[in-house]
Amino acid sequence: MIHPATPAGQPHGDPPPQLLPAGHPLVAGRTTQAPLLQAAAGRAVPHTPVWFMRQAGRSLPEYRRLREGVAMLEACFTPELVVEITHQPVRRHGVDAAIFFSDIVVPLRALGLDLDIVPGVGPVVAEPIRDAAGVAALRPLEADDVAPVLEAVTLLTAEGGPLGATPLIGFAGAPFTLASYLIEGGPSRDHARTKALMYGEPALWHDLADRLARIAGTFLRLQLLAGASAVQLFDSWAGALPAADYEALVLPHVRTALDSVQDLVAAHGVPRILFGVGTGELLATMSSAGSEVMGVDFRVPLDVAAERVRPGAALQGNLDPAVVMAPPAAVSARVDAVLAAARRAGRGHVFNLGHGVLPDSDPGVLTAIVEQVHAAGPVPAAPADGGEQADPGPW
Ligand code: 1CP
Repeated sequence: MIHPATPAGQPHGDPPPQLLPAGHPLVAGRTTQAPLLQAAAGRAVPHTPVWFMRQAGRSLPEYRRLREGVAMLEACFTPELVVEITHQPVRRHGVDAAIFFSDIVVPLRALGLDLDIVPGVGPVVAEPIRDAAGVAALRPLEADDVAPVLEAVTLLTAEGGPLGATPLIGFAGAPFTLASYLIEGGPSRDHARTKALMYGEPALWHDLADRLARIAGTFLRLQLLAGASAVQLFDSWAGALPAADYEALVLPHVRTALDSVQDLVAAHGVPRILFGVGTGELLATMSSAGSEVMGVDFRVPLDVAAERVRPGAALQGNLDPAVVMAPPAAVSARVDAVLAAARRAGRGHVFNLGHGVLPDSDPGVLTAIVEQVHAAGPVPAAPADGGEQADPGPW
């Protein structure tokens, strides 16, 4: 594991009190009081923080204009575009967090893999990884590999930068989800080849998943060091697995990825969010990986999710993205229902959709959702049994 922030000569096992660099938003204090970070820790907030997965993207006309004639991966490695696209939804909607504009396959592309993001399809890998030689060729990620990406993080989050007091969420793809793209060669409905490798060649699977976990962990760490205040690990396709298989074959690697930034969590209160789709049956297992926040998809009400996730974990979610297409009164009622379920859950709550914004969503509806969530007002600290770090706070 690479620890780029560890000063030369720092004795091993003796962590410095400050791991993030001077000027980082969490060191300078720009984002420490942000509702996202407070809610993630189960503390009282003046309003429920809200952001949307895929808030930067095709639902925004200003995004579509900027992307004209620019391929997705080209955009991801062009710092000026990344800065502007990441900032667009913050400017427009007034959301409580920015999600870094990138893709889960960006670190793999940075490692030299021949892959592309094909419009209307998603990530496509020219030479899928299916044998020991393919796995052995997957080397660790280093800061230099993703220099333009980190430059964008720095530009966004620097003192006087566009994000100001709004925290930036860095992210990475979790090992199973990344492995699925690499093994299948592209998006897959049933993940059949991935499962065949997991079940048929467990040693090779663990080798691949461990390498991907370290790549993901390093990428999360690098984004934090460059200026992100929180991270999300996207295990989007984890819901394809039974809980026992997730626990035996995936969970250890999710832990590896999350553990890569454990010291930053302890020293600076960085929240780690773990998210997957269709994970109702997996919430307890996934939550045992130790993330501060558990992402919940739209199929499980938040108060039901609270009975499954580990004590002290906050919840993120979970309006069905399809609801955004419904008439305003229906949207508003469903937003209220999510907020009510969160109150019953008694956990810290970060409002989000249960999965990404659908491309045809009306951005005006998203702005209205932000306004409604904010207008719902203060939220007290999570009760002690639901929020181990809860304190009464000023509200
Ligand atoms: O606001 C944001 O969230 C934008 C940043 C972002 C993120 C967090 C993008 C931009 N991609 C992602 C993560 C990502 N990419 C995930 C995890 C989130 C999720 O579950 O949706 C996954 C699974 C991918 C893979 C991917 N990339 C897909 C899905 C394909 C499949 O298997 O069904 C697709 C369509 C992409 C392309 C992509 N990524 C992002 C954008 C804006 C786009 C569309 C690019 C284009 O239209 O040119």
